[in-house]
Amino acid sequence: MGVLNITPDSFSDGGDFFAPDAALRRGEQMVVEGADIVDVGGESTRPGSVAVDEAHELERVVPVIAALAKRLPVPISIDTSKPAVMRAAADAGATLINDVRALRAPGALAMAASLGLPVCLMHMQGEPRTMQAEPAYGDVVGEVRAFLAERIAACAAAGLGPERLLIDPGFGFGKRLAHNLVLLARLADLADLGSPLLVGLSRKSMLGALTGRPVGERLAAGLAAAVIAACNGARILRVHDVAATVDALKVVDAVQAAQTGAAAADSVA
Ligand code: 7PM
Repeated sequence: MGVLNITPDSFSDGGDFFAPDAALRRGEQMVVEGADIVDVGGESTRPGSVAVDEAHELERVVPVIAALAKRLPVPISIDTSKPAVMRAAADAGATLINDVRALRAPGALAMAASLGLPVCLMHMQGEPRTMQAEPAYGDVVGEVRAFLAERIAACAAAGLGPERLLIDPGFGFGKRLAHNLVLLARLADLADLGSPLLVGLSRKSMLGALTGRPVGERLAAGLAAAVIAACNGARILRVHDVAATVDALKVVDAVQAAQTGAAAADSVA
């Protein structure tokens, strides 16, 4: 899943893709590089960021989604928590909802269920503006798992079954470095909730904390994190650097195939 931020304050692209044609070119490039999904977002959820109002979010994302949906051969996802943005994005051609608030905003669950689109449910402790102030957990993996299980159940009750869901532990969203590391190390503990795992680690501050590098220099660290996530059960990786990640995942896939193949060969022998 390639990230296409359409926000003037996007930390990782400096707002370069605010104009629809620049966004369209970037989306096309990510598909050429091997992206299977393009995730379009108009609300910055960076720690400390202020909420964007609905009119601005609609104005940013709808023209871009309409242009991308006509031109790209892959699904377009809309990164939003707002029911009105979900509907407008779906009308414009988006076919996946990526919600960092896991459909907890008023009306979001009913809207997603009525649109009939698949949804990524992400864990976040607190709200973007304040979530990094003092994140606290007793058992981070247990609490993230319980939250996702509760949201999966709430979706099921609204008619949105687990086959239409993706789940995401929300790296960097109300988590300290140690929390993020435990979640990555124990990602496999979330793999049996009944829906595929999506993770976003690309360029995040945990990689900066580990390497001392600024956001533009975290590719190697991000690839290491992506490979670990894939080995621990992640099925979809949300990334900025698509070409490099696709190469890294080719290695993971080949080794995973050899593991399965080797097991099969062993059992025959
Ligand atoms: C700090 C934290 C800066 C997060 C920027 C971000 C995710 C997402 C984002 C994720 C899903 C970014 C983000 N991160 N959606 N949206 N999972 N599902 O890196 O980890 O663009 S925003």
